[in-house]
Amino acid sequence: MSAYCIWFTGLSGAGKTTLSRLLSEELATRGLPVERLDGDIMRACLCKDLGFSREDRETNLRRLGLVAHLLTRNGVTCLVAAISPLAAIRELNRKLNGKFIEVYCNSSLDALIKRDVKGLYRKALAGEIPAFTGVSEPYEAPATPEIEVHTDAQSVEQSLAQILDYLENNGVAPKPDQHPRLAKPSEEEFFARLVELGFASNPKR
Ligand code: ADX
Repeated sequence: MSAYCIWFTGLSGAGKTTLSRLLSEELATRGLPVERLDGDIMRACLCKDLGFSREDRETNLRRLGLVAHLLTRNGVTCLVAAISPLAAIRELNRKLNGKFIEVYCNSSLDALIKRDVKGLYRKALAGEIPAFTGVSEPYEAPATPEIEVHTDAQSVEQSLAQILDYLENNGVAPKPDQHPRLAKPSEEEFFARLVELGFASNPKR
């Protein structure tokens, strides 16, 4: 089974982290070597030096795309969860990775503002966060993503099932009964060790 880069894109709060985490856990228990690169977490270590200018976002996404490729070419499925607002940079990462699946976490801005899990939309609308995607910076929605989940209408379970269905039907993920279920060490423990050794600061979530 060849390794894909599975790239979650969508506005802040649209479910990229939640879905990629659950998917990663599920794929790992099915015996697939899998790693997850999350925008919030990578911005606390590998991309600590970057902000949210157009140039910095491009650098951020190029780094994630490159690391993803280093993993996938060695047989590790890589899930990237980052807003990735620019279609051209997503396409560049598609080109680099070759085996690439774009998962568009589509939620209306209204629903995100209502939910506002991190309280960032309130601040952005009050002008306290400059260049906030969807509020004061553009988000270029994918025209033809391999998978589009409507996270403002579906439950997390429904979205996850839709993604797994696509991956199983396209030879990206084994069906659950094809492999004994395995346990994976916790991401939290791994990240805590990075913080302890000074490789990362605690991510802003
Ligand atoms: S990306 O644009 O470069 O792909 P990325 O996914 O790494 O963004 O980081 C987005 C996260 O950073 C958001 O979920 C939010 O927590 C935080 N954030 C802080 N400032 C901004 C901003 N101006 N626009 C979007 N997200 C921001």
